[in-house]
Amino acid sequence: MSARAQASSPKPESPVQSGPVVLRRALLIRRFEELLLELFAQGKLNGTVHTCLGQEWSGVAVAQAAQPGDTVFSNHRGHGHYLAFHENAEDLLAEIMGKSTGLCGGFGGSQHLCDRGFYSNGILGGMSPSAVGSAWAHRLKTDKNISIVFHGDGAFGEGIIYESMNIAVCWNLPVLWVIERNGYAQSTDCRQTIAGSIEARAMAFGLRYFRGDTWHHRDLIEKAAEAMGYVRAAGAPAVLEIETYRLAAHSKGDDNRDPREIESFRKKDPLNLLLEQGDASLIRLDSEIKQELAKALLRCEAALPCEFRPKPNDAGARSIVWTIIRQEATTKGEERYSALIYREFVALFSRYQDLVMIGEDIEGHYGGAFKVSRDLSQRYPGRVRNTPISEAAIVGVGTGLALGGQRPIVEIMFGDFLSLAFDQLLQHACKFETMYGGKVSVPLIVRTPMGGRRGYGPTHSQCIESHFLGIPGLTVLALNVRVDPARIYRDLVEKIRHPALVIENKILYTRPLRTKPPQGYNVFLSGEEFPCVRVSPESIAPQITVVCYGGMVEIVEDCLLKAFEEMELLCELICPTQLAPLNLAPIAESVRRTGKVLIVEEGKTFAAFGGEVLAQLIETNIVFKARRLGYDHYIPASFVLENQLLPNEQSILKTLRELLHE
Ligand SMILES: Cc1ncc(C[n+]2csc(CCOP(=O)(O)OP(=O)(O)O)c2C)c(N)n1
Repeated sequence: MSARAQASSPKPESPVQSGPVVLRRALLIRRFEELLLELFAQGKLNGTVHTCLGQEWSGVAVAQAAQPGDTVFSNHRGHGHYLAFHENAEDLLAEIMGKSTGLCGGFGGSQHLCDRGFYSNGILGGMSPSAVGSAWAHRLKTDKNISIVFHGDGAFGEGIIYESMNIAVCWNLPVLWVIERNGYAQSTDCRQTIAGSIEARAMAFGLRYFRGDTWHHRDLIEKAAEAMGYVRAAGAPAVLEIETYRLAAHSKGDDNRDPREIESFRKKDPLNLLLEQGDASLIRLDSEIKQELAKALLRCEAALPCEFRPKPNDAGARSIVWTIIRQEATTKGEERYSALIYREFVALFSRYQDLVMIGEDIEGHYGGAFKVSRDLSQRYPGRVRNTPISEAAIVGVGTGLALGGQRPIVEIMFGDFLSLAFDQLLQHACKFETMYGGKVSVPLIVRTPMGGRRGYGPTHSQCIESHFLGIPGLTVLALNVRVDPARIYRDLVEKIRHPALVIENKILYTRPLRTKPPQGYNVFLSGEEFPCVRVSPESIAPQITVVCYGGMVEIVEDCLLKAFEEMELLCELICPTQLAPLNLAPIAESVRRTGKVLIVEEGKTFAAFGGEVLAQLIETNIVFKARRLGYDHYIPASFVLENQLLPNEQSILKTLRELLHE
């Protein structure tokens, strides 16, 4: 038997001392989760469920000191937290049963709950930065509310928690980390996985530290109130570590712990001890709860199953009507692209008080690695902030800000580093709206420079957008030299509902916006929100469609005149700004006329944008010949090699010649 089991049994506190509200909540959680296990045994539930039997008092104690408006972020073992805060057992049960009446319409299920400022997710550690962002949103709104985030001790192997704690302390934000230390992570004893202690880790960040346990629940309630009181009054983060024990298996039946150890904790469990005392009022309360749950179950069984609701920005749901307009002359003159972005940010920051920007080195005169944010931090104090070097947390904090009602723009210094934030995009920002049954939206703008031709080498030059295309719920935009970035950012800030990734190719920053058409060509912009560019020969029908985007637009456009000079070849250029969800219509319309298409990408060709376009074209009834240009390699630092590797004038013209003669 492990040393954990040898702790002496505490004396049970009487039901009266425990207080009717907290006792009701603890007992509700106990009976609710026992019911879940019964339903599983009867084959009435699918998937899995992580019960918190034995740990009920931690959620109850924290909820007791919460105030309306506090935001709660929970984890895979979150039923108890939810019931402690909201007591809505029927809608929770319906959610776990996959019913349309569930908290999230039955889409999220047991681990993915959302209701009145309560959010849970099954990705361990992943909610920490959202809690930090939400705490900053509370601070910005001056509402005196705080954010609370629950993690198990096993989650303390996840780096995102430390990135988040660091930011919370540096920015002095009201976040309470509640760590339920039950000693196990699934089947693993946490003594195997946690070096040092949680307390020492909290201390290392300068976090205030509080401790309690679920066997002395009255003390725990006081300790939780003290911790929450501190976070609220000081407006500063803290950790509350709660020692506890999970009485049931990790999920339904997977328990490898010593049965004698479990039994010893069962015997000292406060709810078991109280029930054993046989107090009449407690027995009555217990039977009331059981009856409530039985009635709720009947209603849940009768409810309709979850209906899948397509996301509003699914590609299939978008209109494919394409209104072509002649590009208007602008007054932007020779101003650099980076200045155009900056000027629009000034306008937007002045107009929208809830607009905030975070990123690495974006403050002051430094103003970001590519100087886009310039003096914004001086102009709008407190709303433009340098972050630690923590890409995952930067995106996660942005997500929390968006949930908290702000309009966040986050900058990732080089697009290459976005891989570090992949989880925060895929499993959090982009998933929340759907998995929470449409209850929330995450209007988060992630900006990042990508691309080569600057000699920055293998980790600062890539175009890695293909890894992000196709994330449901993520709009991916690639700015280009023909589209004014001001209109893109204005539309995003004013209308965005879903996370958007905006790729700013590095070579763009130094260029002016192109407003004059190439000789013999017309330039059109589609009527879409994020317009597609079309460059068409003035009078003669084009022979080949060339599709490209982002930094390739300028290079490919310059090839049009050369192609005519060298081969008397006329091409039509189609350059989408919105890569995902993709509107195929402008491309399909052109390929239908030319029957030939070349797709040029400054990125990999395998499983990428070009391959997707071709797959979608094949699914139409258009007959065509096709080629792709890109590179399936890492980018060398050598300038000469880099230029050979990336699609260039030579390789574009060569491929066009081959396609022309096919
Ligand atoms: C990022 C991530 N890795 C792994 C898992 C699988 N998993 C779910 S729960 C769990 C153990 C979690 O232990 P702990 O954080 O201590 O919480 P407890 O289950 O003890 O409440 C694991 C490994 C996951 N859900 N998310």
